[in-house]
Amino acid sequence: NQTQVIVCHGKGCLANNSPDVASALEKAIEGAGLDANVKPLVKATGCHGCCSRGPLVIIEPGGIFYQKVSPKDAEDIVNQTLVNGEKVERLLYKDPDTDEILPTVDDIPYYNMQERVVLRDIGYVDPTDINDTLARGGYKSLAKALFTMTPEEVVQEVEKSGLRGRGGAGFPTGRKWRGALAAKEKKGGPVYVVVNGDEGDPGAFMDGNIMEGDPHLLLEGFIIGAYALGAEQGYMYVRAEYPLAIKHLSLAMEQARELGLLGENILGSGFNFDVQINRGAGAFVCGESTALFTSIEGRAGEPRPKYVRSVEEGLWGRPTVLNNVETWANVPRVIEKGGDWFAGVGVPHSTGTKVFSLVGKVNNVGLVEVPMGVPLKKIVEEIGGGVPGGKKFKAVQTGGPSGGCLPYDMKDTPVDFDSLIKAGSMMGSGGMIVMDDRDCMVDVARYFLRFLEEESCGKCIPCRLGVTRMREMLDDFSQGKGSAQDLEDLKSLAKAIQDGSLCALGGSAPNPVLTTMQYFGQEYLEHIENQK
Ligand code: FMN
Repeated sequence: NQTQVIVCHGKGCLANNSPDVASALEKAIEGAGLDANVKPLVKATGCHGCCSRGPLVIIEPGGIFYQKVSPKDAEDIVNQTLVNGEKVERLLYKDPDTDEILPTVDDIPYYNMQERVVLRDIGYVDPTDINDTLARGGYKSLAKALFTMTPEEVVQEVEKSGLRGRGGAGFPTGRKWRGALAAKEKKGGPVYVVVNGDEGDPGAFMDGNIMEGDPHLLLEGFIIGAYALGAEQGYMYVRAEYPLAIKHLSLAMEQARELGLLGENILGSGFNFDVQINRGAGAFVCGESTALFTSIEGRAGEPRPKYVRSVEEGLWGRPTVLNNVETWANVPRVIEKGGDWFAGVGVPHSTGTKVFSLVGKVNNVGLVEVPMGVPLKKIVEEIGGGVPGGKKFKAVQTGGPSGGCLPYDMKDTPVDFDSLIKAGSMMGSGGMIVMDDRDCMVDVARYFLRFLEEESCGKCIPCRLGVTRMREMLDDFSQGKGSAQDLEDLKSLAKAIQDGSLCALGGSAPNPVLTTMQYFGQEYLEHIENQK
């Protein structure tokens, strides 16, 4: 029952000096002369989500929410709140529309409109201390799987949950696992499991925050998956630009090994499994499954044609299951609460929740987790608090660089795998970029094309030359050059790139151009006509 003073150490708060806030709070607590038995604990946690309001301090129990805290606020927090039980009013959250003070996490729409399944413990658990994870029920699902379920029953539970991959393509996880088991049965020998923690989409930071803020959740899901698949060796492919994620994951693995949760004879069950971290060097294409495998194997990370699926021939030519960070992190919840429970959250073909990183022209920038199928406007306008200045959003880009831009008129679109594809965009890994009337949609498309042009590995011609040519055409439009016929040519070039590219980097590269042409075609014409 010790009072905890939680100081968010997610990326946004770290950038705003949250470690200095934590040190100042510790010093003020020391100075307050509190009885050693009731001394509050200052705890550095992963991302609390509401990044634009950081540095955040939350007092538990009770959930008092202090925002934009600076080191000089520490004495007031300690004297007024911890010693006298009163709130420091100037640090409380005010509703931007009504100015009403919303003093606790549960009062704030940004939090109470979310459904936190994967992010449940992030922002509360100390990611560097396995005992804190254990105190919050961590590794219970692993014990349940190892001692009350056969590997086959674990696979069946995941199949029942309807869980689909969170890394982009939305492939059913249970079906992928089943495919690898069938290949293993046919071939004999080892099967490998791999975490995709490459997270290269501009504007996306969901997976990084899971790895930094709750590394044991990912590790637990990974071990359960390895048990289901009979894998003895796993790899976590994490981009090198995420040093904190790598540090916390390494520490989590070390602590789990010490407690017998990882390595030989896990918890005395007879099951052996170990994990190694591989750092990606920041090439976006290395998030693609076959490029990722060749990168782990020590060769240049380039995709190969997928005549043979990775579940049959993946890493080292062996049956391999590659899943995204958030996919693995859902597995402990599926085992804890059951596949039927999971399938009841969200909508029938997109079950469970999805974490989004909500960025751009939106008041509450940060991480958001909602059930699949909620309308786009709920995420952007209600949870995100809408566009600054009370304006309407112009477009929301979902699906990363290969996704699409949905206009305001499509604000009621349910955010699930199939509805987004029907609308011409895609779920992708969960990046969500909000734009307002100052954003030029031709420039937005150019930005993503330039990103993909730089990140193309160059192995296939449609992607290497085609994406460059598309970008050149957009450069021309933005300078008032080009004609309506060029717009038609752009569409047929897009189709050729989609059909002819070796991997989905090229295959989906035209998406931002095609959706902006579909929904904002007039803007393209205005560029050509106005500037001539
Ligand atoms: N999946 C990820 O999980 N993280 C990534 O960073 C990532 N980057 C990708 C980059 C490219 C160019 C492409 C084509 C795909 C990328 N993917 C990424 C998707 C993966 O290839 C793969 O579908 C995914 O890791 C499978 O896991 P899931 O079924 O759990 O989603």
